[in-house]
Amino acid sequence: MIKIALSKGRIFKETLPLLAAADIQPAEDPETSRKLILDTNHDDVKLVIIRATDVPTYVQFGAADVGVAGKDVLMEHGGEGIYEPLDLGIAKCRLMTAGLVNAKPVRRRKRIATKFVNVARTFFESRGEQVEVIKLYGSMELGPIVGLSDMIVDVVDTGNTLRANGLAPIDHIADISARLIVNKAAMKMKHQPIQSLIDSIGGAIG
Ligand code: PRT
Ligand code: MG
Repeated sequence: MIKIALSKGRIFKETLPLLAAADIQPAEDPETSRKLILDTNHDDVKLVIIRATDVPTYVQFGAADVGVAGKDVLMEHGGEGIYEPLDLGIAKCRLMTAGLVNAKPVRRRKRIATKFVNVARTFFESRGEQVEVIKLYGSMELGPIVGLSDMIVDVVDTGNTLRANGLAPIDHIADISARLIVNKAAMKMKHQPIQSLIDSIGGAIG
């Protein structure tokens, strides 16, 4: 049995053609089904549908053998117990810091609101800057507007969301794309089916 962890939305949509190249077709559409485990056209392949941020955790602990996760989510997780054999080149964006367009300089320690607390700490530490990191679970853009934080760390694609909220990108932290990830023990124990999945998907990457 091979369990593949995927999140709904853009990751699922963009992974479907890659799975099809490995002759894997889900039996149901996760956007309409309430099932958390989807059957496929193979009895021994199941799709586990979870939140994007939970994908590395499921794969780390072997609750899923394989998964697809954004590099942003992997950087924040740390990658323990996980191999990252393929850059899928999908769900591309950038991890950025951002702040109000006309922000006044602050004389105290800067406050950074983000769901990427580890990434934010590492980034500002690498610049020798002491900051206070505030964990949020969404709508980071609000932070600077309501005075919760001076800056945010978030993923940016077109930049429209930042602009619509009077924010502008400041520092580029990393280019992001989704990666195929594999549980380290499963890579040994289920080597043949997992390697052939990696080969088929690898051959289909644009
Ligand atoms: O939505 P949910 O809270 O369930 O989880 P999630 O946001 O972690 O998942 P999802 O499906 O939204 O994103 C999954 C992965 O897609 C992320 O981990 C990224 O690797 C990648 N990705 C690519 C993005 C974007 N592009 C993106 N634009 N993830 C989020 N966004 C957000 C962005 O932060 C902004 O709020 O989409 C909004 C629109 O972006 P702009 O810049 O085009 O306005
Ligand atoms: Mg989202």
